[in-house]
Amino acid sequence: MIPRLLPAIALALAAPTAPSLSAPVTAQAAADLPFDAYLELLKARARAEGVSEATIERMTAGLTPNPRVIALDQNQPGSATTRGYPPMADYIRTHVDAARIAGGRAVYAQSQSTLAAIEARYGVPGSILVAIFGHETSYGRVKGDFDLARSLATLAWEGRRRELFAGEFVALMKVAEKGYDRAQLVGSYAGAFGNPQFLPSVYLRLASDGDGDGRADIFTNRADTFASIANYLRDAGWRTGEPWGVRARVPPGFDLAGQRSRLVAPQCPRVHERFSRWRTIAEWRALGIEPMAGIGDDVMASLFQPDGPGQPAWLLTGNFRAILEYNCSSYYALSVGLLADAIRD
Ligand SMILES: [Ca+2]
Repeated sequence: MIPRLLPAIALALAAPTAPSLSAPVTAQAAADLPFDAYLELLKARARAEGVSEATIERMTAGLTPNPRVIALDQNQPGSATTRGYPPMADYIRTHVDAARIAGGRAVYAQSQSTLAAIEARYGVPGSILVAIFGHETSYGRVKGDFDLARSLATLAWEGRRRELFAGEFVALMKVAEKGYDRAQLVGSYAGAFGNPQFLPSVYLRLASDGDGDGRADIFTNRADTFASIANYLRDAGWRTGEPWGVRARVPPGFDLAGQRSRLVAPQCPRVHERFSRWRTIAEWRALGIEPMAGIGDDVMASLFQPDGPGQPAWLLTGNFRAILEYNCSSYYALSVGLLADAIRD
């Protein structure tokens, strides 16, 4: 997988899951069960939510816990206790490099008509879709080969985030019910799969058919991949015609700390606390902040100067927040935006 600062779990946290029809597998009840016994609880829950016995059997035959998945899960950075942030410039240099830009331009050129049709339907620029495709899986080259049923059952059984992964396990059974083989249902150790690295619940909610054959094949089909990413971003509130953000000139001595937001974000607050309060572009101009590309005066934006005074700054719109819903990391979202600009220009 592509190294990232935050786990793909942000997706699941952003996506409400359907309420369970069966009695919830509580942490207490499942805490000390052997894997096989716990798996029976998961299977019962899938059954209660309407998954067929045939699907449950073919997806769980011979299933054992995966120690590598547990090791990877326990190595997640989690919530850091330090207040420091790694430099943005280093991240941009390694994630928006010449090879990734060239790869993105090639995909963009190959898929021009498909991307234009999807942009017309969903209102999200093709360059943004290609940039996310590039960040998630290096344009489809690195999708992960963990057996998803094994990974999700292991993570639910391990219990650190039991309810999340038990729900994703049942969602995976529902994806399989649509006719996907277990051998095809492989992905990251944490359960994300396909070109856009969707979790099963996200697939069920937002995967889209881009080429009109009736299936949302995010494994190999590019039109379906782009339509699914576009649908995700539209659902996250993408506004057609607005940029994700623009570079901004900040006058020397500007009191950025004085523009701090007093709101605490309900999700990933440590990411959001780095952005200023919202103002219109006209208000920012009045404070001496100069956008370095075209953007409407009435667009709302927050100011972000990740590496401090004298370093690059950006005015970020609500569309940047939509990218953050895909993966709540300012490093990820900024490099997606910059890669999209480099692909398009
Ligand atoms: Ca399709």
